[in-house]
Amino acid sequence: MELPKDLIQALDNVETICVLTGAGISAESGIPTFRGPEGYWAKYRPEELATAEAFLRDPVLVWSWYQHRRDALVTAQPNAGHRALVRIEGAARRFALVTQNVDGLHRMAGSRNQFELHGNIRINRCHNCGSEIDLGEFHFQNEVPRCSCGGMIRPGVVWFGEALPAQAWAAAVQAAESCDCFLSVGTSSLVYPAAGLPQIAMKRASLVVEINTETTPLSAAAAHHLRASAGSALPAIADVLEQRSADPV
Ligand code: BV8
Ligand code: ZN
Repeated sequence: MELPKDLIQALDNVETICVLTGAGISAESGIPTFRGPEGYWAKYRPEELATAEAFLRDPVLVWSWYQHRRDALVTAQPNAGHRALVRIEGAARRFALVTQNVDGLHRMAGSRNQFELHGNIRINRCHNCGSEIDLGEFHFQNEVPRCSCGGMIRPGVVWFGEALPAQAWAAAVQAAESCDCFLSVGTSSLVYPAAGLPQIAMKRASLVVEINTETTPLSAAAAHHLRASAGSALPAIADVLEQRSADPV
């Protein structure tokens, strides 16, 4: 993909990069997004499934949904967008990847400095005492697994109304407020507090670039809105940054 000339120019001076990703970057790995026409939420509303209330009301329904999503992950592989972010990490002086995704594909692609704001779907946690529980090759049938404390075990993700992991959130804010380039990739920019990170970056007049196949509430405020897929725009940005370090001025 051809990047706009003024963006190529602006990338020339970029040293520190913070990237926020959402479900859109995993769409090209065959994982449905949340709010697209075929998205997860199309069949349910978030409140029906991704909340502690929903889990306490109907733990079997919520577990069945997460098991269905885990099954979809078995064959999922990182795509060109994930791999380009690893190249961008190598070409930046300082880099932080903040993801809302729970699929673990960034780690699988080789991203190093990354923070999972909404947890990880492969982790199991006790809803009562909070401890992480290794369930081995657990596959949910209809029996809600129990912790030794008696509490119900749930997927280790952050539900609506739950606080984000403090350390990951603090690292995300620190990266957003200290970067000179913020890339928002494949997110509808609707879920907070993650959706507030670009605004934090803008306070420092950093270059905010949005990569999304649609427009979002961020599009008008971003310095550049690349209406493109993550799999085509991110390799183009990686090429520019690697070219730059290949022939430094
Ligand atoms: C909290 C669970 C407080 C895991 C998820 C203001 C401040 C703070 C909170 C709030 C606030 N206003 C409202 C709230 C409450 C709420 C919220 O934001 N509600 C929204 C709906 C208004 N926030 C919370 O509850 C958060 N908690 O703030 O707690 C607190 C503090 C202290 C103590 C106690 C409590 C928790 C938020 C996390 C919720 N959990 N998921 C799971 O099941 O996965 S959120 C869910 O949405 C997913 O995690 C997902 O990551 C996230 C965001 O969705 P996206 O990733 O953006 O995906 P989406 O489908 O929406 O968009 C995809 C985009 O990609 C689209 O734009 C599409 O065009 C684009 N695309 C598609 N294909 C491609 C592409 N782009 C590029 N290339 C492609 N190929
Ligand atoms: Zn417990």
